[in-house]
Amino acid sequence: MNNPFETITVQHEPYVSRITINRPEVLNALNQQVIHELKAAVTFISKEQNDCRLIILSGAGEKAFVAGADIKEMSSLSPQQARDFSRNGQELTELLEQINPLTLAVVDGFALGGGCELAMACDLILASTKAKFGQPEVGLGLIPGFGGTQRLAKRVGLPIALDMLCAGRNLTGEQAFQLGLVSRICQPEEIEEETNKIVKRTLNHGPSAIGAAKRLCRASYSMALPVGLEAEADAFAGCFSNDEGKNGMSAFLEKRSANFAKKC
Ligand code: CO8
Repeated sequence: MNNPFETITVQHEPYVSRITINRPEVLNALNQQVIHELKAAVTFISKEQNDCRLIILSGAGEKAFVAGADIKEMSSLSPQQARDFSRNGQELTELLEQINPLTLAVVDGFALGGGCELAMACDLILASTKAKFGQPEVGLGLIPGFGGTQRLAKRVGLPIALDMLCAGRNLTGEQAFQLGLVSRICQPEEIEEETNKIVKRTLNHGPSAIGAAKRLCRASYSMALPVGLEAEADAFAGCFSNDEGKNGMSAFLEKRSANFAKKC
């Protein structure tokens, strides 16, 4: 697929798709077009790019992953349009959570408002020490509309979440790592190398297994334990009915690499 988008850049490599939000002049602020294009790109990858194992999401320029929703565009929305914007953004976050490929947000600058929410919808967040996370919406007389009121407390606990959501507390990359908001932390100059390590590891793992594991783990937030355990047992059984599980276990027993990456 050539890049058919205006606000994002999509590059497909074998097994990996890289999506860059490309509005550096406004610190990659999310307007309706960005959300629409992100949804289209992620849908395309999950349905058509069957070999994709990892989607890497980042922001263009030196300063920001995403500095939030586009305040200029938002300022003229009607209540109904605001609701639609919120629902569209939420659909994107749910899509990112449900698709098989692992999703990685690479945050090397501001991840504020909708940017923090978008990163939280990804399975992994790799942040540099230059990153800054926050939910500053109340300063605009707004609240998060992209899942922040629902996901943040589950990650960092109620006291820190309320501090961020209601009292404007920002977190450095290091603090975000200590508090469990992000998965990995590195120096800015190491971010490419760290990203490549995640790519390499992901390609050594069973893609269907990754998809099932991420969905079940996320579903644990909303399922009662007995229901979740039942779903886990079903999915575990499913691993024994596909080639992936057989390939992985045989490879271990035969002391060779399972080579999941070549098995598309
Ligand atoms: N929207 C629109 N434009 C922005 C945004 C934004 N969120 N953030 C930055 N910009 C623009 C600035 O206006 C500026 O443009 P110009 O050069 O034309 O003046 C340019 O980007 C560079 O920004 P600054 O000059 O302000 O850069 P600084 O380094 O001085 O400051 C900050 C960086 C601290 C990040 C600052 O730009 C800032 O505070 N930005 C706004 C952060 C914010 O409040 N974000 C939350 C927005 S609300 C939100 O996200 C709600 C989400 C819920 C709905 C989502 C549904 C999908």
